[in-house]
Amino acid sequence: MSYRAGFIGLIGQPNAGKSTLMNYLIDQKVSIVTSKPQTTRRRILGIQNTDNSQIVFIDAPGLVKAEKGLNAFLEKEAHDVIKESDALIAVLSIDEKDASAVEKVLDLVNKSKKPWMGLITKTDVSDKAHRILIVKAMVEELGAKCLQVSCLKDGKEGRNDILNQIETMLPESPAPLFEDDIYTTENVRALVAEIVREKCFENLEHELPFQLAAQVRKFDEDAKPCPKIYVDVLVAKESHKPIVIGKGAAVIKKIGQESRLEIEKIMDQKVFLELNVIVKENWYEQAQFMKELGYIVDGKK
Ligand SMILES: Nc1nc2c(ncn2[C@@H]2O[C@H](COP(=O)(O)OP(=O)(O)OP(=O)(O)O)[C@@H](O)[C@H]2O)c(=O)[nH]1
Ligand SMILES: [Mg+2]
Repeated sequence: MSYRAGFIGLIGQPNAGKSTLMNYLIDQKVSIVTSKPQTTRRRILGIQNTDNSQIVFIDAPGLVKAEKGLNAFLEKEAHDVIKESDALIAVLSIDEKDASAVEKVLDLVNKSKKPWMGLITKTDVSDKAHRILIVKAMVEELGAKCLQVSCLKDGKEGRNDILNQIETMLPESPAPLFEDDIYTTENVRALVAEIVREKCFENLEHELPFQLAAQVRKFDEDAKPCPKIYVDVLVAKESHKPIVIGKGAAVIKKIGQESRLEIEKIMDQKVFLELNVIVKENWYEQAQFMKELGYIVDGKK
């Protein structure tokens, strides 16, 4: 087989398991995962190399409808990923109650006229197993291949079957698109900010995590005895600040500790991490600032 390489967009409803799937398929944690919908805010690339192919996954935000605010950016980003991918995977969770939500995803990928396949996720959720056949039939009716996976329970074998199927959708390419020894184009700074955001999502409730951002203010790699990282946690309202900090700073301390452990794993060394909660009124309405955070504004980063 000749060498193949290309971009594979992961398209699905919020919380369908797209980020989990990408991490599973590249066997690395690149994209953050939480139990709440709308976790992913901008595209994140994850790269899988074999001898005869390079699959570049694009993890996108889930499909949402919105005219303005942060959700409008998420909507645009998901649609841009469809446009810019060589082929698509419709990520379909059996946890999804609403058949019309599945139809919407299938309709979008089908209309793209690009090669695509269906991938049913969360097959370990046993009381929903009856939906596997229904969703599979919906995909196959459109003439596409449909595989299934539990990213939590299936091991390496399931992974290889899916990767082999994805390879068949890739265009031929004279060479890899990226260096073949990297698994993401994200730099450590960006990964650190995303890890802090993930821990905020996990430790905060209601609308708060959705209106929160994280930004690395200073990254002193050469500090002794270990790198020092300062991250701003940005909240959109004054009233959010005491909630993020918590009584006796308990909440922010927990977020900091959990973040640090994960950052130490990716950097493979001890680090010093300081979090600072900052109020930036309605930051998501400020185009310049959105750009700084890496979110798409008017189609440009
Ligand atoms: N039981 C089970 N849970 C899963 C599986 N895959 C993902 N999840 C869970 O589903 C939730 C959402 O996963 P994500 O990967 O963040 O979903 P996403 O589609 O990226 O979500 P957004 O970025 O918000 O659109 C998390 O709690 C995951 O742990 C799976 O195979 N089985
Ligand atoms: Mg995600």
